[in-house]
Amino acid sequence: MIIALGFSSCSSDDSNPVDPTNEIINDNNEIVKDVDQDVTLMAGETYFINRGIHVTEDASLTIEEGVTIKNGESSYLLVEQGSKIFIKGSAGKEVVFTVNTQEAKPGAWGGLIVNGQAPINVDGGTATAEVGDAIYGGQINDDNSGSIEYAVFKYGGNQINSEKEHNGVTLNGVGSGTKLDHIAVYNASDDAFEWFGGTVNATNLFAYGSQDDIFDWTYGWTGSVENIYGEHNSAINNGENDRGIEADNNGSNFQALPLSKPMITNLTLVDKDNVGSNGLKLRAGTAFDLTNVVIEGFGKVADGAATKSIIDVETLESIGHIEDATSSIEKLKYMAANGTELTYSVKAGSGQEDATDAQIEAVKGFFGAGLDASATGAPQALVTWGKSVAVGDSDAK
Ligand SMILES: [Ca+2]
Ligand SMILES: [Ca+2]
Ligand SMILES: [Ca+2]
Ligand SMILES: [Ca+2]
Repeated sequence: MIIALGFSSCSSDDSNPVDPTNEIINDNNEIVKDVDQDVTLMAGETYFINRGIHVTEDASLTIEEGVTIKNGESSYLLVEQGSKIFIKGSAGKEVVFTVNTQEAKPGAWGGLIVNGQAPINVDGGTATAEVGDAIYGGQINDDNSGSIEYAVFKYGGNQINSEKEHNGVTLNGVGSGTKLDHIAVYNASDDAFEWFGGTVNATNLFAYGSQDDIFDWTYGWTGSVENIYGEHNSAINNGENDRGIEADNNGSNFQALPLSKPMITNLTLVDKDNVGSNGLKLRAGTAFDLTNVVIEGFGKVADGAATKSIIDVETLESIGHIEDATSSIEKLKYMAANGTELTYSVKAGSGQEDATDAQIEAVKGFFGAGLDASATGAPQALVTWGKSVAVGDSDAK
């Protein structure tokens, strides 16, 4: 009898490893309400989310290595301003977010959204997230939303309505005090990674399969990323695979400050089957510093000819940042898929004057001068890691 009681107590602890006084995680390891006090998900366990969960009230959600989180159709995880997430995966013991019982396909659940207090360039300095009606943006450059290390996000990015869509990972005004390293996104609907302003830096980002853009930024993102690899997956092509990078400063104010100007080093963008449109779409006033870039494919090839430009610069402001050397590119290599050749287009946006011949020549000359056959792009170690944790996964569920 005493032994039986001992077992009972132990097994109860195992199935509900958080403080039994809080009601955030039920006995089935389902997170059933917002995380409004510090919670830890225990190493190696599987948890479930079936609704939108916010980390709120300045609480922290810590996820230990080897945790799997299975997400129902209505599920997403949003870290509000002032709260923190600590994803503590490690090599071989990644933290994996995937679907629960529904079909494993792009957009089968929401995604991760982090809302920080770093600057964004919209009027008033704050905005409301597309998802969850939570505010982001502020004046804290080194704002700290926690750390995300060795995390994998599969099948996220569902569409909420015609205007609102999740991405695999959405970084809203996230500050430079936040650490991002070894994050993989697999078969997301919409974008794999999207930055809405902020100052956050990252290392080792991997994306495979996204139905819109692979990487997307707007609203004045100024962080740096070292080692970044993205590949379109034609197996999920819905005819809408878009850009390798789609970069804006601000779509309704091309001159807004702070200026979108991320520094990206060791970048590879791959589109082996030419299902994507532009490799680089640089528009709405964005600036950029790109170093060691390899672009393979893109251009939506039809009948052997590219119907889209591999590099497309739009708006007089984005062209101007190239002309006055606010933007830079070093070591760019283009590898044609299906016999296409590197093509550029330069144009002004809606309502603007046409780019002049001199501007067109300046932009072509800028990228031409950056061409360097010794470019290597993302390191092989990142590609190997990403493909091992996030591609060809027989264990999708
Ligand atoms: Ca998006
Ligand atoms: Ca996009
Ligand atoms: Ca797009
Ligand atoms: Ca965009």
